[in-house]
Amino acid sequence: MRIGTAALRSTITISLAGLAAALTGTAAAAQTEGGLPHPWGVGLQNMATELGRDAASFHTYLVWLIALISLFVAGLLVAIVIKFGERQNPTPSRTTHNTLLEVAWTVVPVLILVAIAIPSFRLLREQLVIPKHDLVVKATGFAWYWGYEYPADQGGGFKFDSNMIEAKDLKPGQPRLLAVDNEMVVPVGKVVRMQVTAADVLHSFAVPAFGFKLDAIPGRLNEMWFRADREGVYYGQCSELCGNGHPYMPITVRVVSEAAYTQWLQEAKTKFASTGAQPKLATAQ
Ligand SMILES: [Cu+2]
Repeated sequence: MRIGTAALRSTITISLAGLAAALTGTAAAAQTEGGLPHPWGVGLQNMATELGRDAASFHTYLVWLIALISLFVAGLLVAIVIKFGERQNPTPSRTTHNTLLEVAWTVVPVLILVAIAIPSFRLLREQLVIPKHDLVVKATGFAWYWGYEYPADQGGGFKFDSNMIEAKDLKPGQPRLLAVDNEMVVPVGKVVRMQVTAADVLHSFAVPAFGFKLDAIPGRLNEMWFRADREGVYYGQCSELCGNGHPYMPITVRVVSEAAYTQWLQEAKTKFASTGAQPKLATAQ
């Protein structure tokens, strides 16, 4: 089902763009495999990071656990209605205590909570204990766009703003409400230490295919990390209701090879220096 849809989507993308000859198989796959929602999609996006896959499997585990508990409780209710209704059971028992039952209905929920807590804390630790990073990117939420900063000691030394592309200006292949003018670019297979803050109101930096979501809070620097394990374009959105521009501040992360990243860094240094775009970080205070 998933493979079928992916194949269909890549066929549509290629024929629409008319780029079948230009695109290699892998490039086409990377584009369509990439993180963005698709019509009639069910479930989470194809994860492009280990953290994302771990979060997704924890999600699946919880869904099964919840389903079993719900079925059990529903089953009990049905059994009680049938077995202990007035007609079947005209003289109700006056039993008020059953030690074994009381111990069981205390201990079993505790065990269930422990079974949730252990993988939950393991995942949280995995997300928040940042391994040795290869680069740092700082994202700042503004009303209503994102700003990115690549520190000088990481080969960067520039900042830029990333605004949504209006529907009328979209090029083929650019998704509506998700594509931006200046993309955040990171190398594939590298640990990216992501710092997230906000300049004005609460925002949230979220890229579903990375299993990444982190609150952007004015005056506070939150950190998390990701390591994208395949190239492609991954889309996200601000995930905190931040005002009337909330749906119009998307996130585009382009994951490229290390060589392409080095080249982008060089170009970006010139591009974002020449625009003279002053960072608006100062307005945070
Ligand atoms: Cu926002």
